[in-house]
Amino acid sequence: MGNWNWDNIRLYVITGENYHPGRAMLDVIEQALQGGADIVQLRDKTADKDELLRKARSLKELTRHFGVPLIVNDYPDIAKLADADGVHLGQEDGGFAEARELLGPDKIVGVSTHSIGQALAAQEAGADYIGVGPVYPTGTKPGRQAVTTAYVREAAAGVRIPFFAIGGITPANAAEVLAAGAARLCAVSAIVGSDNPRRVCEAFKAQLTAAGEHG
Ligand code: TZP
Ligand code: MG
Repeated sequence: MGNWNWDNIRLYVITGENYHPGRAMLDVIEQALQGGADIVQLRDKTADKDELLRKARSLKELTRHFGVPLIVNDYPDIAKLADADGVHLGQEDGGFAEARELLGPDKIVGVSTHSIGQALAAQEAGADYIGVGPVYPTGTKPGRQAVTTAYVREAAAGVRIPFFAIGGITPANAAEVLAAGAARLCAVSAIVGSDNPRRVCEAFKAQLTAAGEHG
């Protein structure tokens, strides 16, 4: 878990290289951080492990500068080698106990969930946060059935650890997700696929702040 204050971690940006051809991933993420992204995940399904480690190390330098955590998707070993702040595991990845063992109690372990049963199991296992989604259909995870805001409502009512709504979330539909009880949002394409990641993050943060004040 470490010394992170989850109250201040509300906007989660995930890398997605195919959304910004020709633009350097580090530049895109730096703009997202300038716009207020509070946590970053390196998610790259095509890079080999050497390349992933290089990317993780350079992202770690950037996120350290901004004082936000860096999470590596899928690979606890890369997270450890890069001195990242944690790892994110999907349901199909398994290996939660091994990841916790390798990284220790001070690192963040996050888990994707698609149902309240999976959420409660991840919470019980000691996850630091969970993803709740995909709320809407998304080309970033094609073929995965959307869980709709119904699952966001269930998570808001039943989950104690921080959860991030994810999947097809944009500044245009964020209000609906926040109204369903989410206090945290996560996006790939809406942020890194934008011409102006900074402005999109600012728009998300304004909505998160407004929801926090009225919620
Ligand atoms: N897990 C559930 S939905 C999703 C992941 C990684 C993709 C979210 O991407 P986008 O582009 O924000 O819909
Ligand atoms: Mg995975």
